Amino acid sequence: MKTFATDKIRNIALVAPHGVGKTSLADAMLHVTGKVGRRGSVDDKSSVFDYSDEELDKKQTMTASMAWTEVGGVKINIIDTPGVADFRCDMYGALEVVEGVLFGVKADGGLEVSSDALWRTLRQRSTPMFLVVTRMNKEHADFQKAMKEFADHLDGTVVAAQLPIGEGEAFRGVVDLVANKAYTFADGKAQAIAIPAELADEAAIAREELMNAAAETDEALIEKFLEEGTLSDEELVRGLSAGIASGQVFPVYVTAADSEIGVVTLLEAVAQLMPSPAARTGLTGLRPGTAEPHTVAIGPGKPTLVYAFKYQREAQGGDQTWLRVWSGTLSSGDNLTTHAGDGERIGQLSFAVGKGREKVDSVAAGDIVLAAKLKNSRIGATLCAPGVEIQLPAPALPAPTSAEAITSANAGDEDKMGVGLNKLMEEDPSFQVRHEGELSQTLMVGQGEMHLAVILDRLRKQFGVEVLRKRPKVAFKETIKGTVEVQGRYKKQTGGRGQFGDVHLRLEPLPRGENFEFVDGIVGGVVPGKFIPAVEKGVRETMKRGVMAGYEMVDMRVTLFFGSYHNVDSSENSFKAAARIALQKGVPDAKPALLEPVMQVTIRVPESYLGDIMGDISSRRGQPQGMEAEGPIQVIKALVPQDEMYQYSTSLRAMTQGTGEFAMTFSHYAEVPGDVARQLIDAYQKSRTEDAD
Ligand SMILES: Nc1nc2c(ncn2[C@@H]2O[C@H](COP(=O)(O)OP(=O)(O)OP(=O)(O)O)[C@@H](O)[C@H]2O)c(=O)[nH]1
Ligand SMILES: [Mg+2]
Repeated sequence: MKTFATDKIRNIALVAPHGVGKTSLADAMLHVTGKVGRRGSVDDKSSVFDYSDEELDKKQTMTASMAWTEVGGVKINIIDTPGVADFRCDMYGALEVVEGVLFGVKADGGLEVSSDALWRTLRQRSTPMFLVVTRMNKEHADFQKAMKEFADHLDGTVVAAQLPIGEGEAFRGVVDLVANKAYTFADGKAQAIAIPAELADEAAIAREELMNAAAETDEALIEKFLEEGTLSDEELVRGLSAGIASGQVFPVYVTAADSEIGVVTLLEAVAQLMPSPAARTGLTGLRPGTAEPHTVAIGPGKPTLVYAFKYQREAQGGDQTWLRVWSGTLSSGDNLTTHAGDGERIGQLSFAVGKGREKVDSVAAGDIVLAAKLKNSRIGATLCAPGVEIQLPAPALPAPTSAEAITSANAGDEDKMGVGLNKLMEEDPSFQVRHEGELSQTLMVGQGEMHLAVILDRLRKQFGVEVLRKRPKVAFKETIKGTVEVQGRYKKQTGGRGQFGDVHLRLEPLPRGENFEFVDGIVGGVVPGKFIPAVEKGVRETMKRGVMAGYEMVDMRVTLFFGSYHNVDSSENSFKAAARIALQKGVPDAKPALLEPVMQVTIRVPESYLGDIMGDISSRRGQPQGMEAEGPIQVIKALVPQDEMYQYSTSLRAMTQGTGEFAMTFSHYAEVPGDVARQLIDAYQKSRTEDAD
């Protein structure tokens, strides 16, 4: 297999909301460059990139897939990423390893709520990006409208690098403003034509804007542009490349994937203007096993350094770890060390073309390659030749938005369920499973209900484990709002030695978040010092178990201010028991209350759904904190009890026809309203009497 030098490689990821046409564009890229003989299509299930049963079934990309092609001697590695928010895990992995992103926006729809969220994510990372206006041949395609939206709503210098010739059905070519040439396309190949007369003025103005954006990257270029009103072709390319590389200038391209218009010219622009891996000279991570930041120089001449950004279990050919080579060369048979100190022998390397594998022996820095059967390298692993000591950060994944309590449908399958979920987690770390002993439930959290459902479907198909889902129990807490003084007396006389402990406790509320304080207020040794830790222990244990509703008690000060003991019968255990009795007697009289976790929720929806969303928030006992318009999108912030956020992603999708997005993080504990608290307490007390029966 032919290999490419570092400066002859470009790594790009296609990023956009669902249905913008990323996969279709990627398929067209392979066909117009002759990598495949027939253009794959998502619609007739022949796509090179979407090939798994679940993707074909749902008509959406669910895991990243990759292929490469060649344009003018440059190898372009294309990573197609999922657009549906539930499945974006692989997008975050891809962003760690590419030099550039093609950011898709539909010509027939413009910016969407998730475009906005994605744009923000990418801007924070300063990722170089092209904006690609897709589906230019669709009815209602409107390039100028899209450009206006970009100008109004996207930060950064967004500037046309191409203009469409015709729109909708009439879309037939592009004017390339960098080359100052026009092209039509036959069989995907570009054919130069004269710039159509009706576009000449528009093209001249747009080219000047492009020059202006290019000039702004460099003092000398600005001066020249201001003085002479123009730049040479070489200066335009140099300035534009610099603006793109610094993540400040975003050129706009137009395409139609199915009619293969603008596709090859887009790839040529990638080869010409996107930064090459050779531009990367350093990487920052941590010294392995420490929190100490550490930077290393990277490049083709340095010792081998590679990073794992995706892991895929595969029936044929063994599991594949997707590796980005940052330094040196990587060859099959190399012996490297992971950041965790494990040895790793590099198995068979191959380039991916969708599910196809092209074996390769060795690749240069800058390339992306699949390695078979790595034992210790999962997503986020850094692998080095001896002497390099760095751990690169794992892909930054968003906080989970959905949770379900899970149990295996067949008793006895618990172990199989755990093993299967762990294996699936290696491929998709954007979901997690944890056992919550306190609430006796196994909780599965992820990026939406659809995400969790797909994981459980994989578990069933790949591991034969059937799982039941339930509404998760929320970690309520108990507390008190009033102060009481109470006596707890424990006395038992059973045959020989008895048990005796007697404590007087003052229970007082503490401010939220202060948890627990124990005060020893004993004077004159009425409770001997050696028993006092036992009293505190008894209090702590009882608080842990809860008194009113079976949830942990918090935010209470307990003062031991009086008591008595017996020379023979008193023991640590009897004082522990006395403390428990005191709490059980005292708490019900101390204005007990329940606390619940409250989430800070941020919801983004098109303006027209605002009313519905606000109504729904209040029906979930939520408190709106504010609203802000970001162009046509409303950003709503609210505090909502965690218990009320169950399956919110499904509700939001239904309320907004799939256009809304939300994120949430834990905010604080707040008091549960009386009626809700009453129900929880009654249910607990009832279950206790039933248990006692
Ligand atoms: N007419 C026309 N249709 C297109 C074009 N690009 C994509 N489509 C259609 O749009 C639909 C979605 O295309 P995909 O390529 O699957 O979109 P995607 O961005 O990969 O979607 P996700 O993977 O779910 O994020 C398909 O029915 C495509 O045929 C285009 O340029 N022209
Ligand atoms: Mg897709």
